[in-house]
Amino acid sequence: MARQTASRTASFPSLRPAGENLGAEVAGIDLSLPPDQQDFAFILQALHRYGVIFFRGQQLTPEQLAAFSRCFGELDIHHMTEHVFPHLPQVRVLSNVKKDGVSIGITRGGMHWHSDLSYKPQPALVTLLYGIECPPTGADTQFADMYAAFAGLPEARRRKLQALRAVHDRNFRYSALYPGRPPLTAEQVAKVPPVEHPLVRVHPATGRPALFVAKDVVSHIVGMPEAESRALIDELEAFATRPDRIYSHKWRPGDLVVWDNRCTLHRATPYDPQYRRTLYRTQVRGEAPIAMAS
Ligand SMILES: O=C(O)CCC(=O)C(=O)O
Ligand SMILES: [Fe+2]
Repeated sequence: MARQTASRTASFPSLRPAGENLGAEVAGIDLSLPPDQQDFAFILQALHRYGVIFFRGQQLTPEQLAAFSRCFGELDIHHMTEHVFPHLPQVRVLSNVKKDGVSIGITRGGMHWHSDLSYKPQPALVTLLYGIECPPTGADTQFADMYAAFAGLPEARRRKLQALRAVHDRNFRYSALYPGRPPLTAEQVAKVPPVEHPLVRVHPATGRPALFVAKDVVSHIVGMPEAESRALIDELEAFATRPDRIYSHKWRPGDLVVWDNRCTLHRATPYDPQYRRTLYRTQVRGEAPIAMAS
């Protein structure tokens, strides 16, 4: 407790936006102890305002990462159960590092634009990623602002889109996205059957509508002819991920990035495999996406 008081009085949290609307650094908070109510309110407000927030220079054990993550809600245990800490399966390792020829973590995941677990009935709410080893160049995690994407469309278009529903399917392009991995087993596929979500979802905390689409995960728009559906999905993702709507996080060890899957897409980017990259990851259980009132 003494330490908490000391670190809390030493500095007040502050915000350094990375751009106008997407991405902001929260400075002045040591996350090794769960934040007090006031600091957490500041953090949550920043997340709701900027969609992606990050903290630099943190020193967290997997337990401390899990403890902070729990402030946002109940933690998920990922349905792919490899590469978790055996005593703490809520924390997963992403890494290209091999020990005795075996990867210590998930390698090269998420290189397509996506919202975590969008292919589940209750997709992930918030994801936390904590950098342990980071290449000096490359390997950014990129984020797209899905509020801005929706708001950027003409009014008549928005009205049409908000009535549509999209099918998210984990298995849709799995083998194309992960050529190095064996195809999902029948059992794995059965765990994640295709699911229908509104194409435009309302964020319950901000009340703002966001596009909810990703071309490699959404197989089709319900009730729309195949070619038209594919063209629409591809067009919307391209529109949403235009460079001016992207925040690219350049990792340093000790960075903790928190993103809100309800209003952003993200993807991992390539890097030179001579560099080591290791991150710890947690995921907060979400809610069923909410459609706009028609
Ligand atoms: O490795 C990254 O930069 C991001 C990976 C990803 O998509 C995730 O952790 O959800
Ligand atoms: Fe992801």
